[in-house]
Amino acid sequence: MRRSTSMAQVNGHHNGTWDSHNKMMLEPLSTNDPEVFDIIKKEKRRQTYGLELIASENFTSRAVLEALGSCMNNKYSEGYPGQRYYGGTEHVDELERLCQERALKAYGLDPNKWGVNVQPYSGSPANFAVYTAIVEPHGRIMGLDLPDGGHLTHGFMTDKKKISATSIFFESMPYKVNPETGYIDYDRLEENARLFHPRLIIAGTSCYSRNLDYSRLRKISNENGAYLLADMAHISGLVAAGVVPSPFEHCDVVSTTTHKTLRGCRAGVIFFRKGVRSVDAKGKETLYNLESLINQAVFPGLQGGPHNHAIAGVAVALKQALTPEFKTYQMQVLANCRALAATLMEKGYKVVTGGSDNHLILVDLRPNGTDGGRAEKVLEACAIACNKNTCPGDKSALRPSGLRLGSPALTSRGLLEDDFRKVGEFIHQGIELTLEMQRNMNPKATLKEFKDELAQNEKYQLKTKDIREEVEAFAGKFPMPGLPEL
Ligand code: DSN
Repeated sequence: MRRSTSMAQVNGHHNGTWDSHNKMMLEPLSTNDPEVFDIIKKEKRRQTYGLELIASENFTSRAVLEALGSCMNNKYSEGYPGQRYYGGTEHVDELERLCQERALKAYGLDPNKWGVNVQPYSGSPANFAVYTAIVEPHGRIMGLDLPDGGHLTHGFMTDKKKISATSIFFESMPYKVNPETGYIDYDRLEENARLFHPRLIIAGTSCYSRNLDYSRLRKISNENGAYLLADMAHISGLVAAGVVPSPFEHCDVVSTTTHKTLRGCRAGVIFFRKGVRSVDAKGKETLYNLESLINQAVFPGLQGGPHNHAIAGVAVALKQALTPEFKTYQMQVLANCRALAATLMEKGYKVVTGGSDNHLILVDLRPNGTDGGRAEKVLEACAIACNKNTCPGDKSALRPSGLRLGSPALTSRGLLEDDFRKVGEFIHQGIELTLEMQRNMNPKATLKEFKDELAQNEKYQLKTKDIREEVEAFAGKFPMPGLPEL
């Protein structure tokens, strides 16, 4: 049989490594890189035997992960379908068009009135692209403040420092929730918008358990000639299923990540309006010009080649989002979240706003005499993953008072309301242990001292071990979506 001869062989430089190179390229991960394989296996075990309550996380399906791990990863394709800077793009063109079609269909959008860009790498670059597309440098934006449940990319800054690039390159004035009720203070937003004259108002949250009043936000935007952007990242699966109000009716632009309630792989999407923006008193129409602005802002403005493997995963997730099973899932996400809220409230916990319209709750631990940081650490030791979060009225973001708990991930594993009541019991046990530790420690102990005590005190080690074993036995009964091994 004829063997090809490489330059390396001709020159005698390969020292026998060419054959092993070729072998390496075909080896499975388990033998090719046992170190990384083992880390992934440990993470798989953590996900399988733990209770995942981080509100922004989910367990995506096997089909999505297969698309994500496919040869689409290998292809460069700067540009848009039909207009690329590279050859060999016929299949990525087909894929991107399919993903666009499915994205519009998933939200019931008319392609004559809405367009979509599926290339953003994730939610943060998607938002930044929207700002650079429609707000001039140092133009004004208003988003919900991060400590009140907004997102970093909605203009976050502190008294001392501009934290997010959004607040460095644009002028940001946040709006807030009412510290007593936990609900967004739309009246104050309206008043401040009249003074600030924003170019863009952002309707989006990362820790807010209530539906947004999009029509009120539209009215405030109109009054100021501002664009209205909905960042629906947290709720995009709920919106696709039609179980929470849709932002599309009222907004000019809608951005989202694709891996939270939508349950795809990690990526971002931007929807933008097309056609008539407004009609003046004389009947003169002004048209939207968002399509070219947003497409150019994503590429070449901010990004290079699209992640075609991610676009493949998103396309698969969007197909799933169009099924009746997905709607059932999202209804269960809501029901499970309500069951968790009710269980914790029955035990006397303060749930901000007194409940939830969506997939998450925020538990205010101030009345219990502890805070989110301490409770999060004890729960983590008990194999329960959630995150500390500021509560309305918190004076410092450095000691957040609350715990954010979400139902999407565990619902993907098939848990129902009774299971979530059990999850509520486990959380209660963890918080009780947090309080016991605090009672036995100096009341002024720092979080670091608290964590050291948790890690070193044998009594607490034993107590967390008991809870963790119960949690693992419970969680391990539920199937884990995704690839069988990894
Ligand atoms: N990091 C996400 C969250 O946890 O809400 C938002 O991007």
